[in-house]
Amino acid sequence: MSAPTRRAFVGLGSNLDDPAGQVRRAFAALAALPGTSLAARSRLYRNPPMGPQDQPDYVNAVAALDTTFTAEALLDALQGVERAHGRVRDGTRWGPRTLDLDLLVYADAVIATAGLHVPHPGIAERAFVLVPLAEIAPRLDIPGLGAVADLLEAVDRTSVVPLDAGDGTP
Ligand code: A4P
Ligand code: MG
Repeated sequence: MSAPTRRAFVGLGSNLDDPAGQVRRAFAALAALPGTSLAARSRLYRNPPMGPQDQPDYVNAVAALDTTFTAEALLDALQGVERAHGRVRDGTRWGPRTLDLDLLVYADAVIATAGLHVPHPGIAERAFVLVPLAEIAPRLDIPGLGAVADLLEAVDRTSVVPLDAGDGTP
């Protein structure tokens, strides 16, 4: 029997070594994961850093994936893509990075284990997540949080600025 396919949403972020290129290549890497297809991709958005301010602006985006991975296996796969993009964890919380992939939502799952929290705990406060997520899934109902469009109303989105037209052209 084949594994069921689930819809997952992944947040992409980068602020080092050509951030827009990092995010575009990450979309391709997600589309190439086994048992996984890229159902939708948002535009890329530039925005100032959350956390320490002595780091470059970020480029953020969101991908919708249809995947046969479990949530845990998908997190492993995302961390593999981060490593392939030269991500080095130096222990600095919210420090600069070549590529950060957060598992935002996995179907209707609610998971709270030592290594995995789903839905991702930062979603409701982060305009750089909600703006691209609302672009591709405005009616998504996030377990425990509610509709994306309603969450977006509650944050200041003025600093989250689109970089491209979302048609895949550079
Ligand atoms: N982990 C648990 N749940 C998840 C999940 N749903 N998705 C664990 C991904 N990882 C999850 O993450 C630390 C651990 O979280 C992982 O080992 C995994 O087991 P990390 O990526 O190693 O560390 P981090 O990213 O530095 O920490 P954290 O707290 O996850 O930071 P965030 O939330 O990723 O924020 N400003 C702007 N403008 N845009 C950004 O994208 N990103 C950050 C990092 C800071 N400021 C930013 C942005
Ligand atoms: Mg992270």
